[in-house]
Amino acid sequence: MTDTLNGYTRRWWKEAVVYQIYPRSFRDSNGDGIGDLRGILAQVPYIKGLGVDVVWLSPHFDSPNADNGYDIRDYRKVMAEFGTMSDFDDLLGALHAEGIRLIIDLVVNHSSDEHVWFAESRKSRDNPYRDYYIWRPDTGNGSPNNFTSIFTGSAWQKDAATGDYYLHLFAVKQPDLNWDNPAVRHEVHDLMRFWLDKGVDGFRMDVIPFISKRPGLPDLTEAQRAKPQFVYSDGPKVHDYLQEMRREALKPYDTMTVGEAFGVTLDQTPLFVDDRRGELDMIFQFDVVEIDRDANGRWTPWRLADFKAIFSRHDAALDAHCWPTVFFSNHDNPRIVSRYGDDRPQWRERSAKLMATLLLTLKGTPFIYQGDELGMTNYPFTDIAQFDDLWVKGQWREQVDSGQVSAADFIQSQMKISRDHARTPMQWTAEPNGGFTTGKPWLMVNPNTDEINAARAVADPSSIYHYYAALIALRRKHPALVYGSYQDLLPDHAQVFAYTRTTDDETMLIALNFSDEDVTVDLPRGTWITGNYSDEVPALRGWEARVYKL
Ligand code: TEU
Ligand code: CA
Repeated sequence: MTDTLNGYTRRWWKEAVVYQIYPRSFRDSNGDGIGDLRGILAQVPYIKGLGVDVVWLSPHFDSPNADNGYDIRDYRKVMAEFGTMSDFDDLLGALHAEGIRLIIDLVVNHSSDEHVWFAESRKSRDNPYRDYYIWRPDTGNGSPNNFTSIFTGSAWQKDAATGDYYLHLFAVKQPDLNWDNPAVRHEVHDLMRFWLDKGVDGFRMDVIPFISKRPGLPDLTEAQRAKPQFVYSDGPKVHDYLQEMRREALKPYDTMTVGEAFGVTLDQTPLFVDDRRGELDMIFQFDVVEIDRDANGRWTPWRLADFKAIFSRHDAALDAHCWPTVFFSNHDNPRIVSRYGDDRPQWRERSAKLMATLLLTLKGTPFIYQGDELGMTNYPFTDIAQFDDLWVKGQWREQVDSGQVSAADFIQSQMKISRDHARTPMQWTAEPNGGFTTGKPWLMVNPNTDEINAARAVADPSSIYHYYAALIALRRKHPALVYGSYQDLLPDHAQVFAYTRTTDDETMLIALNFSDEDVTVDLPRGTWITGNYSDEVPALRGWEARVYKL
């Protein structure tokens, strides 16, 4: 094994495929309707069968669940509904025994308002924990500035005990921690070491660029108000704090880190991930998942040429010191097949396999979100009462209760964008509740579980699940699919995405038809390696994906 390949330093996390688990919705082991750690433990063989190298576990910490665990009450305790610390240790052990690494979610831009730090902080202005959070006095003019919460409304909440306001860039129950206070940073380094000493292999870091606030908290301009994340992510100390975190907490361990870089532009990306800077290994960039959003965050149709341009643009902006991620979904996004593919019965399977081909052959570490390997689809929501997400509820109050948007238009828009599509329970079997629970599931199971479920997929060698497994194995066999240079061969084509991945030793060509029609394109062919049709004809058929070795 050489140290470098095609100019890149080889690292395990560049060669890895990651599988994200949202524990609440993965598998319930005790019939309370909520997924849990023992449920995951029982499915380690399923995860292993896919061939992934790393599991990313969404928050498993003690939390009152205002935002399903992204509001942490105790960073050293396991959420009671999910199990105990000994269940966690068992899961970590079982994954490691299979050669699968585990990364956990570090949610430290904010804590829960029920965290003991905040319980203390809010008590009085001279409490020792006061400066763990961001407080401003009430000057009689309302909120201290015009910051808006990402989840709608003001980012300030007046607190009864002292009459001061605290900052919350997300929900009221998610007060922002004050990273300018060195004591807060030490607490975070400490809790990171706590989990690293247990043996976890790294962290996905929630909205990590938001940790440094602009001095004096100046108002947002009118233009900034539409997308405040670009201001919130651009504080002056973020890079100092990440470098300090690397030195103080991560350095002695062999970890992988991936920051959720909401609001980070492509120009700023190298500042977070250039391997000479000692900050993060990778970030999640939001360009792809914002392809179907307009300036106000509402759904809008997307064009393949714009989608493809993102990957060329990123490739040009990131040199060999930077390493990208590839993801098309997660717990905050709709389902891959409904969003980028075609979830009608005749195309669902083909287009899900096409998206798998793309995910696993682009440059960057791929992240698979639970259920996408089954081709799970968006949920057919019809009523506001069916949603769980606090963000949907906030938007409803802001848009529908105020009379700006009709209920029907609101539901139609959420059908495209709601985060709850990703959060409906995993579909394990055709049994009631998809075999997710023997009780009442915390969120409804998609009625298509009769057809789309893991039992069926595992038993069928031609399933989407086995296609993912085959592509993961292929990626392992062909280093060009990991480290190879990227070139888009048909940047302007409206239906076909075709690109090569090239090292000194090999060139792989990937051709994907993003339409339900036959399309003929002029491409070099070479040896057919795999695809989502079993034979080869001259035209690319509807949603056909092919991989060639040239
Ligand atoms: O998400 C950050 C975040 O801002 C997203 O909700 C984003 O607005 C959305 O993906 C845009 O498409 C992280 C977590 O992933 C999310 O689940 C949490 O709710 C949020 O932080 C607060 O912790
Ligand atoms: Ca349970």
